[in-house]
Amino acid sequence: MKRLTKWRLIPLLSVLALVLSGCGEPFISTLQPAGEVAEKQYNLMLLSTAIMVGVIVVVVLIFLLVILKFRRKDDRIPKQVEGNHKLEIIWTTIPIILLLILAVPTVAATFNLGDVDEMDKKDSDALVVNVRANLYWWEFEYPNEKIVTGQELVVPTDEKVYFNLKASDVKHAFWIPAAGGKMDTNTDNVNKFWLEFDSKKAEEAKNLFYGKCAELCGPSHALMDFKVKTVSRAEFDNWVKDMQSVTEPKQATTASAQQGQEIYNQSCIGCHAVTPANTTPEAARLAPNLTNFGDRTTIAGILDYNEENLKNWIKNPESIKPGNKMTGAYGELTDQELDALTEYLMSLKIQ
Ligand code: HEC
Ligand SMILES: [Cu+2]
Repeated sequence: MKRLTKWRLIPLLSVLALVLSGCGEPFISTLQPAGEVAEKQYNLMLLSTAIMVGVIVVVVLIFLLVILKFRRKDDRIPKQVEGNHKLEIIWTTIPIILLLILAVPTVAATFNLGDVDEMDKKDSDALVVNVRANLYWWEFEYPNEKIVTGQELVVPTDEKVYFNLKASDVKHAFWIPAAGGKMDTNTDNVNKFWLEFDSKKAEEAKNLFYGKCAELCGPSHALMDFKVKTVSRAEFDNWVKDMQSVTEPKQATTASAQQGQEIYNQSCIGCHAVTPANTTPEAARLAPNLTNFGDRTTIAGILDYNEENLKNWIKNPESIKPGNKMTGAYGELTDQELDALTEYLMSLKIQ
């Protein structure tokens, strides 16, 4: 029976190996750092792993040496030794040295990665993004550019992007695994950090990184994903200009989309906005901003972007993200109304 229990570990380990084999994608892997922050953290991981493996190897070697060489061979009692100054000094200093090797770069990196002085300077031209986490969606506000977007963060490559992180309801955590470690978003304080996206690495990831909520927040926590679109500085400036130019809701051009817009104005406008102004108070921003919904790569952060998924989402958001805050907000819509809404929403492009 005992032997059987031992063998049971093998399928478990192979499943684990299978799961881990999914960790190698450049758009989500911590092990394929995509920028300065991730790189530094990755190097610290390598350093500490190397030290730990080194310690294990040395200890195992000494252990083997001892049990082989000093095995009891007869009944004689070996020479009794009590204390050895030299040995004691050696095994005290080595760990101290190892800890120092670990501590110096770690503390240096901690201060460097937490250095957000630049964003608080007056007249600084650093790019700042205010991230607001909500059950189960993300809002990204660019305070200096005076625009707001939802679910998809757009950032320029090869420069520091500074983040102010907070939550509107419960604790969440903001995590772009390929770009750096996670940080909590809280309701009662603002956490700050910066990330950088390397243009070459971004290209390998097809300029689309995956982001996640990394703090258990409710039944749809695992579905609280977002995407990060990386673009060059020039493209970013264009994107900002295009967003800023939408000061009035975009008018539908076809009859069907017009009907969709009317339904939108009746049933959806209470929560969703189609202009990106950050002048609306936060408390009134109850749902993802849809100004550039037509440019999204996903619907609600998790579904592939297509008409069918969009209709399914509007028809029954609860079946897709249990406990989300759109459920039950309006009555049932006919298929024809859904067609019209879908056409209207998908026409909301800025590029
Ligand atoms: C009570 C507020 C509320 C109302 C009213 C509402 N929604 Fe939503 N909507 C939300 C919230 C909250 C989310 C984010 C859900 C999530 O991802 O957890 C959302 C998400 C969405 C999304 C996905 C957005 C994205 O960026 O991927 C679409 C599309 C959408 N709603 C369309 C509609 C339409 C169409 C209507 C009107 C028929 C509507 N909503 C009415 C609150 C609302
Ligand atoms: Cu969460």
